[in-house]
Amino acid sequence: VKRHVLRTRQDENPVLLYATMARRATKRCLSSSAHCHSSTGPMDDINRVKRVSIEGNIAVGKSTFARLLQFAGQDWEVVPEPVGKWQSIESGSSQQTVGNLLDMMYQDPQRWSYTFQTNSCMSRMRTQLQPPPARLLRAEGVPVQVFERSVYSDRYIFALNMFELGCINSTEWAVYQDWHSFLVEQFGRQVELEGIIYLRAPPQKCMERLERRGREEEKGVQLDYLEKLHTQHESWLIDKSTKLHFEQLTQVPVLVLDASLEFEEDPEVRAKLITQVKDFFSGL
Ligand code: UDP
Ligand code: D5M
Ligand code: MG
Repeated sequence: VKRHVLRTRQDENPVLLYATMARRATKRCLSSSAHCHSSTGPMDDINRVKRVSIEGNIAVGKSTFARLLQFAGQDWEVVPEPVGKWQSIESGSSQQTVGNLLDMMYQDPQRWSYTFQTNSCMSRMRTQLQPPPARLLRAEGVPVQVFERSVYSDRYIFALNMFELGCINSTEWAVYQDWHSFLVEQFGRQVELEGIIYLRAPPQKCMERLERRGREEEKGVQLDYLEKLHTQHESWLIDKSTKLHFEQLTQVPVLVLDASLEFEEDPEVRAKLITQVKDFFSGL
C-alpha cells in the first residue's frame, strides 16, 4: 500500500520560559504603565494573545498565505513550519547535520515514519510553546500568533494517515498516541488553539503547486497520497468525524478558505481572503 502511495534551540524548559515571560511583562508594566492600561496584570497580556493554526494539504499554499498575513497585520506574528530542521537534523553534541529526515521518510516510509512523527511533533510543541513577542503583548487590537500547522494536524492528519497506510504499526501508533496525549494534557492551555484556518483546495490543485514548488524530497509524492491527506482534513475540519481526544479541540472555530483561487498573484482575491481572516480574528 505504501509503495502505491509514496514512491519511492530552543533548549529552555517552556514552563520556565512562560514564567520568565510573565516576569518580563511585570517589569515592563512597572516601568511603563502606559502599556498596561487595558489589563490588570502580565498574565492578562499573555492571555489576550490568540493562537491560530493554518491547516491544509501539502503545497496548498500555507507558507505563502502565512507570509501574506504577516504583511497584512501588525498585531500578528506568523510562525512558519520548521521544515528546514527536518531536512537537516543536527547532532546534539556537534550540531553537524547528520541526516535529512524528510527525505528518509519519503524514501522508506515504513522505516522512518514513526521517527519523523516524533521529530515533527516535538518541533511543533516547541513552536506552540514559544511565548508571544513583546510587541504582541503591547498590541491595541486583537494580537494573534499564527502557526503553520500544529501538534493536532501532526496526529489527526499525518500520524493517523501513516497508521492507516501501514507505515506506522499498531505498537508505534499506540506509543505515539500515549505520549501525544500525555504531552498535550500536561501543557494544557499553553498548547491550546483559539482558532483554525483551513486552506481548502482540491488535491489536483495541490499537486500542481507541489510540482511547481519542486521540493526535491517530494518528487515521488503521488496524487493519491494528496487525496488521502485531503480526506483526513475533511474528516477532521469539515465533517467532524475524526475521533479527537481533547475536549477543547472539538470546540475550536474553523475558518474555511477557498485556496483553489490564485491568491498569491491576484491582489483582489488576496484582499478578500485577508478580510475573512480579520473578521474571524475579531470574533475569537
Ligand atoms: N502558489 C501558487 N498560487 C497560490 C499560492 C501558492 O502558485 O495562490 C504556489 C507557491 O508559489 C509555491 C506552491 O504553490 O510554489 C506551494 O506553496 P506553499 O509552499 O506556500 O505551500 P504549503 O506547502 O506551505 O502549503
Ligand atoms: O509540509 C512540509 C512537508 O513535510 C511536506 O512534504 C509534508 C511533510 N510533513 C509535514 N508534517 C508531517 C508529518 N507530521 N508527517 C509526515 N509528513 C509531514 P508543507 O505542507 O509543504 O508545508
Ligand atoms: Mg509550508
